[in-house]
Amino acid sequence: MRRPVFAAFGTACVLLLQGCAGWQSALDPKGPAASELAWLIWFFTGLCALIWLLVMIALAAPLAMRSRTRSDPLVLDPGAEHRKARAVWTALAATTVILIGLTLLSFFANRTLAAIGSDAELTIRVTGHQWWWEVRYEDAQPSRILTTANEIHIPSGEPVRIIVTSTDVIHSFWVPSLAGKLDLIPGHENVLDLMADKPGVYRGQCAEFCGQQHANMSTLIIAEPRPVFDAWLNDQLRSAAAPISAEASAGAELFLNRACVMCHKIGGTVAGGTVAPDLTHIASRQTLAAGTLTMSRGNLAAWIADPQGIKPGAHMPVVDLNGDELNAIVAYLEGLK
Ligand code: HEC
Ligand SMILES: [Cu+2]
Repeated sequence: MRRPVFAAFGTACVLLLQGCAGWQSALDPKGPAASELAWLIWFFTGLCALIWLLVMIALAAPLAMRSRTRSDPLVLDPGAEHRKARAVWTALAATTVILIGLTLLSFFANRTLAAIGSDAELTIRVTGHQWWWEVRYEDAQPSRILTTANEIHIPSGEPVRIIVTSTDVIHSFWVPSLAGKLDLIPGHENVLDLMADKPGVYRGQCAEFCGQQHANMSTLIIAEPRPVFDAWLNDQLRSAAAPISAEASAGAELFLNRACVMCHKIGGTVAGGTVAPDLTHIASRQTLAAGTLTMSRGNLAAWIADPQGIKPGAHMPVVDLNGDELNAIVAYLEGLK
């Protein structure tokens, strides 16, 4: 009778814990900052569960042990009173010690987190916009400063310093597998240090409600070995690829003569807008519109044809284009690897 119940409970637990693994989980850490936090989470949870259990036992025990043949309740037993007082003081002392202990643990964990990026070679500036991420790779040489969007490549096994801010409302940058969350505040800079132990793709999500499309404001952190990262960075620093077909050339022409040019930048062309994602290498990204769609020709066309249908409220208007014009623009953007 009991067995199936236990089996079902066990299966449910395993399935639930399975949900804790993956590319976006604070309980499946993939870097030192996240590991430090995961350790804290488990320690706090374990200790608090233990205390809860002890309290429950302390509550249940007197009920189970109460004597049924009580004599006069008004007569005090000094020995018993003394034992009770001692129990209360012990509990009080234990509470104080545990609270101070947990406070110290959090304090030292914070120090560890702060030290991760102190010798970081790479500084990335992440600026929140409703509802996408502007990503800028800093460099002492101005020609090597790279601006891109929504997808953040980092070298694995190296600390990276991320400076976050916002241009509109408060957002929060959270890549649970790599680090804790940090707010992006307009007019203020916060610093988050992180490191990915191994190459991999980790998903991040805005963690502070920032308006209608808050849920569609995600990012991918792509950690790759240093040589691969360097090659990526050098590729991204190049101007946009020239169109290779007549259709793509027509698309480039259209892009530069329509509203697109007001908002978007395409390096090496006159399109220099800065209020929307940089499209110089748009086709090299895995997703569109901050993780709303996967990158493909069809999705590019769908997005440009009807951004408001796909991400209602997004700050990209529907630009009036006929079918041929849409195809041409997509052919052009598709070549921007
Ligand atoms: C008024 C400014 C504006 C205009 C005009 C505009 N866009 Fe956008 N576009 C945006 C914004 C803002 C986003 C980001 C939307 C989001 O993810 O919430 C965006 C996103 C995109 C993306 C996805 C970028 C990425 O990193 O995933 C593409 C592709 C794009 N626009 C193409 C175009 C094309 C092509 C045109 C012209 C037909 C155009 N846009 C016109 C503001 C604009
Ligand atoms: Cu948000």
